[in-house]
Amino acid sequence: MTYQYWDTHLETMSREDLTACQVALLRKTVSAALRTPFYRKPLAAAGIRGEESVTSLSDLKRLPFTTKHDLRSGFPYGFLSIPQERVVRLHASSGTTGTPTTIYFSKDDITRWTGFVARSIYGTGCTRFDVFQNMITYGLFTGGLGFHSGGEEVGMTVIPSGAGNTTRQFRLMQDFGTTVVHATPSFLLHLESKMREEGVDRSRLRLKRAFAGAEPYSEDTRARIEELLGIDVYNSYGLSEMNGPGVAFECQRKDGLHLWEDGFIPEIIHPDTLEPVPDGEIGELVLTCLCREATPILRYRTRDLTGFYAEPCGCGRTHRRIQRIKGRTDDMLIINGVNLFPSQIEEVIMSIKEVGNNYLIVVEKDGALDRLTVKTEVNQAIFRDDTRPLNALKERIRKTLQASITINPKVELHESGSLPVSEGKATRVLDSRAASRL
Ligand code: DLL
Repeated sequence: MTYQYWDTHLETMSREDLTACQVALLRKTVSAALRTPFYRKPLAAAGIRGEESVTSLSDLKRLPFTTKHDLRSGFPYGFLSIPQERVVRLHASSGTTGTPTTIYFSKDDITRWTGFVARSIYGTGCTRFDVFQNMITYGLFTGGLGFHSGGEEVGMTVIPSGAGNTTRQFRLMQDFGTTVVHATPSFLLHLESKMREEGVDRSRLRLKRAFAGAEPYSEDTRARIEELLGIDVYNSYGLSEMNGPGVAFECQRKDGLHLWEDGFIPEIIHPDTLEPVPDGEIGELVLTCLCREATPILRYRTRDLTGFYAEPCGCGRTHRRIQRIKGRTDDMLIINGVNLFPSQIEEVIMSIKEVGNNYLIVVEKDGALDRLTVKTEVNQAIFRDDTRPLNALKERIRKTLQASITINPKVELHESGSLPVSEGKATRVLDSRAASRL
């Protein structure tokens, strides 16, 4: 197989050249950080006075970590390093869980970000002959405009359809011969259910590929979407603090996500000791943004759990790969003392073919104990007068889950389309225990 590179030089650089590039960019980033109200003091305390204080990557350890809390405390301008008249755009988190975090971009920052998204898209085999329907939220969320600009940069015909409204999405796909879509994995699953419901003829669509990200999903979910829609699905990782999408992306081998090391310095650390974990082991991803002058961010603790691949990729790119995100440090549920990530449940249920495309995890207090309920949709055909097949399936799901997560869950089966669907990131867990403790 031949692999196409957007920029052969940058994507296949030797480790030595990549390191030299990172050091040069880190020096610039540190200079920019020294111009922000937030970093001035901690950098001075670490003896960092200017870019001359950084001479190798080992200097990274001298830089402070940055947390979401820091970003919030710096709202609105604590992390801004250029005059407002040079800022051409801002993006912000929704702020539903507190003060929003805001990231500012200069014109050059937008150009660099667009370059990383274009590189990612092109690496999956897309070209200007593709028609790209961007089925994700536009606005302050970075997924819409980020992919929009990247798609245009590749030269694809971009349809800015935004999220939601499946009927209109099908219409657009049919009218314009969409070949590539971008959405959250949960929306792709929902789209497929709706397609069957509305009797959309799959063979009349030209769809070949999808980019799916912005929320965690398992390998089984990917396989399911690929099989149901008959397309290739590529995992796309990013976060607003590091521009948005275009941080790490799968190539055509679909075996780990290349993290673009000429734009970001990745570290994977143990969340308690803060020490690096060996390749292959899971830890918290920490990222330093090397490609943004307006809002430099150093050693950002993403809370995302992943590990590095030890081996280089067969596609020839030299940028290190990370594993599919396993969850977030703040996602972990403790149920009657047992630690559990929602992704462990998804992995099990999505591998059971009778299970439909949507599910919900509910955790409640039951007296002194915690109770876990897994609600899954199942295909319509099973809801008949005879309840035996339904009960047998319920029992099979329960047993399979229990064997894997060591917790005995209650399982509820629901008709297809009856569990709530969100247009943006899916809400997979409802945990009412915190409220009941108040
Ligand atoms: O979700 C940016 C994005 C847009 C990425 C479109 C990919 C596609 P935030 O809203 O700041 O930004 O959320 C970032 O979402 O820290 C992860 O916890 C999660 N996340 C993003 N991509 C993936 C992925 C955008 N592929 C947070 N797998 C991150 C798992 C993901 N989790």
